[in-house]
Amino acid sequence: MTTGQLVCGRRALRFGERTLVMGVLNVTPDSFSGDGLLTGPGWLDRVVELGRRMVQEGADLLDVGGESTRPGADPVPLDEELRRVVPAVEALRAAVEVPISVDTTKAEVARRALRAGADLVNDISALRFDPEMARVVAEAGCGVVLMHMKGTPKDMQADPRYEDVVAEVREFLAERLRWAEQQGISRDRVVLDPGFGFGKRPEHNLALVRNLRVFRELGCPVLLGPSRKSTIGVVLGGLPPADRVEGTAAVVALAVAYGVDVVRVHDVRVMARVVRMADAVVRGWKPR
Ligand code: HH2
Repeated sequence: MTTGQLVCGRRALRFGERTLVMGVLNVTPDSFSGDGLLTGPGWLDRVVELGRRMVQEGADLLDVGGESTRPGADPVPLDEELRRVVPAVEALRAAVEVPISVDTTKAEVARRALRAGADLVNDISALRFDPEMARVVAEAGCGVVLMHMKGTPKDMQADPRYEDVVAEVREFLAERLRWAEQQGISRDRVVLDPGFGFGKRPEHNLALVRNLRVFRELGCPVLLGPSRKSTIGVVLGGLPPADRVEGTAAVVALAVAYGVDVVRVHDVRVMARVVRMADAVVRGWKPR
């Protein structure tokens, strides 16, 4: 893929001209990064305020999630996830123009979020956890992110092993893409994600970043979500999530060099600058 458009409902995202920034809005009380917004009265106002700020700071799309997927996390019941996600999407839709994605593995959450104004479904299970999900995505005409994960968030970090992590993740994504097409989801609606931090050791995650071009060969835009993740803490000698901004910036800049199309980040102001600078080096730059 060189340049092209991702079709997502009534909106479209242009790929291949520059790297896009996806801002993370976690409507949760327990996200690993400490950015969860569900922390008491006024949470909806905080979601909207942060979403607006992210767009001003350079977010090209926003990702709204109501269930933490940190290693060992328990699933959130459907009613609770709906209570978090649907009002957040509705309020953001009224506040910003950029595409909104909903980070969920539940078809009912996706369906209601799409009705409330979301444009993409970001499914970390790549349409595997809920048998209804593919139909919801196919019928809505929305965009979809298909991500690689070994196991489930509950058990994914229990001794993950690969013979060849890059080849295995590529094969998984190729199979999910074929399957999605068979379900009526055209490939111009699909984004692929090797799943940084999902059932992988640090050396696996680093190899995936180094080999992002392999995933681009599948013909869809590629997304990477390294933001504040534990691999960065481990490499830098045990830093907590709040101190992983520079490490995230390094991974983001290199992901741009290795051909990523979208980076999913918490620190939009900083990472949008990193992306713009890295894009200028990699893709070229002209004075205005
Ligand atoms: N990472 C997280 C959640 N969703 N989706 C995609 N496509 N790719 C990712 O790498 C990814 C994702 C985990 O990060 P975060 O949302 O900040 O944490 P938590 O799940 O604890 O809320």
